[in-house]
Amino acid sequence: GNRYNPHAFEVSWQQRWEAAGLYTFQDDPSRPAHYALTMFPYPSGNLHMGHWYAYVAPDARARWMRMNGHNVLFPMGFDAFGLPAENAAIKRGLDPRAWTYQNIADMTGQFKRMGTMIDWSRQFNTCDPEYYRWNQWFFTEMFRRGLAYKKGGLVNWCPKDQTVLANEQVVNGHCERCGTAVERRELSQWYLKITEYADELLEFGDADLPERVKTMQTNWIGKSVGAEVDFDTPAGVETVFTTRPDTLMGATFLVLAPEHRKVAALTTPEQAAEVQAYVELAGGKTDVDRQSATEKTGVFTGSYATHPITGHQLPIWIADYVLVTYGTGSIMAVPAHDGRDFDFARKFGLEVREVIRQEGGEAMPLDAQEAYTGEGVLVNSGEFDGLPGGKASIEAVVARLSERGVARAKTTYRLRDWLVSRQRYWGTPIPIVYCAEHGAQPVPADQLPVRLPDQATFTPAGQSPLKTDEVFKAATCPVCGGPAERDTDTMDTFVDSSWYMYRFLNPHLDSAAVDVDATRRFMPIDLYTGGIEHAILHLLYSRFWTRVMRDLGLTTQSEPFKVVRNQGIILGPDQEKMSKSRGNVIDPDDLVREYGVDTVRTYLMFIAPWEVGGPWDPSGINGPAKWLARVYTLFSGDRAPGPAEDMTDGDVRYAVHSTLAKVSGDFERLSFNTIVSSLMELTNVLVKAKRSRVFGTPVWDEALRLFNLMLAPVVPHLAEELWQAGGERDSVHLQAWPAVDVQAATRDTVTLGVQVSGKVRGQVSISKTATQAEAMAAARAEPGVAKFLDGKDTVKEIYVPGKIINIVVKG
Ligand code: ANZ
Repeated sequence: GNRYNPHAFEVSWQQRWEAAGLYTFQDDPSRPAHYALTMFPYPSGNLHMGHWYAYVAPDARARWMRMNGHNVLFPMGFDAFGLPAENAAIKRGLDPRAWTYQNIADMTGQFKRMGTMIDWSRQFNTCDPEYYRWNQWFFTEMFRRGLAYKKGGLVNWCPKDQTVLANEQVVNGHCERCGTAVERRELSQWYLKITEYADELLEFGDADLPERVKTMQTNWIGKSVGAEVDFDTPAGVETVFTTRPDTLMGATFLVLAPEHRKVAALTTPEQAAEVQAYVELAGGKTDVDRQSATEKTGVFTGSYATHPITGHQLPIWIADYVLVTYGTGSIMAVPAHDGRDFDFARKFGLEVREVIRQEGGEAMPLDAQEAYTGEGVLVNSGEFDGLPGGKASIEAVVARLSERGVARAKTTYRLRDWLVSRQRYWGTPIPIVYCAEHGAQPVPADQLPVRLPDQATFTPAGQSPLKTDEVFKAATCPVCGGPAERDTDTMDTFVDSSWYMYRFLNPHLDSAAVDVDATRRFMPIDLYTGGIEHAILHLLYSRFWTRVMRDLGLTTQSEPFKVVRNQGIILGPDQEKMSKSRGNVIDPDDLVREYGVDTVRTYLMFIAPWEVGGPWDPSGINGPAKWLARVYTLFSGDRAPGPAEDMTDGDVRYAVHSTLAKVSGDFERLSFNTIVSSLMELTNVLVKAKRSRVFGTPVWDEALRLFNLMLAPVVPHLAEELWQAGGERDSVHLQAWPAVDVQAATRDTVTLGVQVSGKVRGQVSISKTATQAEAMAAARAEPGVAKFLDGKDTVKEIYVPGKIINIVVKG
């Protein structure tokens, strides 16, 4: 028939492409390598609108790069370990493995209907033993280098998920996954030493990451340069961390975090009851609550510390605005120059002592209302008086204090080592065995993978299900061959996604984690796309992992990504996040059934600037649907009916080539919505041209051919259908992206404003190369302009080609 019916050809093209291996990556080192990757999904069971939005546009971009002659690798897999599989096992008695692989099969099917150029022969799942084997190998290599270590200490514990969490997985005091308030527990756990790379991770080099991602990572790492200062206390020396050692002479009291180890030892019997009550109260609050509380709370311990310079006795307090996890968990309070300390001092009547004063300024009044945090010179500071305060004098002060042995320069980081142990089943077993004689030993590489047993007993009792598996636990010590016991925890699933991008380069390699040669050619990833929610966790861990790989000799790069871009979010029609509970979910499969894949693809590119996103407009999809129907008709049949249009070859070639230039630029900068709108505009021009004498000429043929090629990345099925219906035998997707005819793409006329004595009075359309005389003649002939020239003497004629015409008259 002559009507657009995508259902008649979309699936059959997908089948023919697959049979022909059209998208199987054909490595061709003679072409420039291009690695495009979109963050792989978790196999939750269903590809939703967010997935489609995330994958469709990057697919169009990858297709465009391929047509531009690049050696494009565009793979996909599944981030398949994690809690939901295990929770399905606990709740519904399903086998986590079967549940996961079934979801992967279903979602792969949905993925294939999207019509992407993903090379499915490279697919792997992180729960495949062939993959997690290498997680284990990396872990043992890190262990040997001291980058993986076990340590006891306070950890974040999610009481609902019954497992520990990394700091990065605690958002505003709550479990990142389930939203439950996180508790603290004392446990011995495995850590990866990301702090070793803290300084390096602050350097992004040439990596083009969105500014906000860089800022979030920088803040997360939280580097602070300062000093440690020692104070004598009845419970021994207490060291505080300060970024302002220059204000030491203004320290009037010390504050310890409620969880600080010395609290008990410093509390006097008179204060014991009050201190204990306060510590209990603080324990129930999150760090965020504690730090954002407007009203400062605290209690005096009853003890005093000795100021290292003046020997003054400073009261020691406990307050929850001091965090146990940062610095040393205690501070010297300088109320005159720190806002938090000031509020605290005012509330509890503690001394405020000014030590920084604006040059030539007045002394701080006794009833000052706030701390002075500006610049100035040191006052009331004895031997340091007159030194410029702030950063400038820090070194001088620290140098003098270190001579006396009471301070040292010190840099701290907010970043903590990455806690990777999880007390869960569905993850990579930690490849460590414990021998009574030789302690913790890494499992030798030739014994990897340590396989996750098929069966497990799920009792979410806060310990790994593997703990009850005696067969799994039994091991031998690689040193003495004696009996040993396996670690029963599994790794945080963020380990899996930290290096999966390397595995795609040679996914079935059996002899090594990664193919070093392919890594050299394809990494860093040219364009990595995904959600902003991964700004810290996943991207930071990947940047860390790449540096570890570099130090293991697997790559020479330090950064895994050349360019990272985040797509926006498609909201429900009600502007709320799409979710089952809100009942505002739009199912892409339903849309595909109704409109076909190409229409859905087009609409998802057209709906909003891709990096911004926006609400789903239920009627909006009709626009793309009608457009594609028009495109289909445009390519078929005879000259269009209706009155003849007056169009020249130049008009048509201008429309086609200027659109080509625009679309190319838009692909380059990921402006997908304007690509679609440009193609829609071009359709309007060509519909007109079909009624003009250009129809049927070589110019018409060229126009359709180029338009067809431009459609290929956006609507791959329709483009292929039109292409082959036009008699072509090779796939449209094997064609080169056409070159712009620059001459044709530039109009030779230009519209200029005409001013009379500096005021715009009209417009003229003249040739870009018009002479002064031609320009003036055209301008004077313009009726709106002529009116203002009438009877007046010309003083001056100004013509700036391409910009302006100005006729200056007298009177
Ligand atoms: C004295 C001082 C005087 C400070 C002054 C600041 C201004 P950043 O920049 O975030 O690293 N501090 C140290 N450890 C803390 C903890 N565990 N909990 C809460 N606050 C803590 O902040 C470093 C500053 O925060 C340190 O410098 C310390 O206060 C406080 F005019 O020491 B300062």
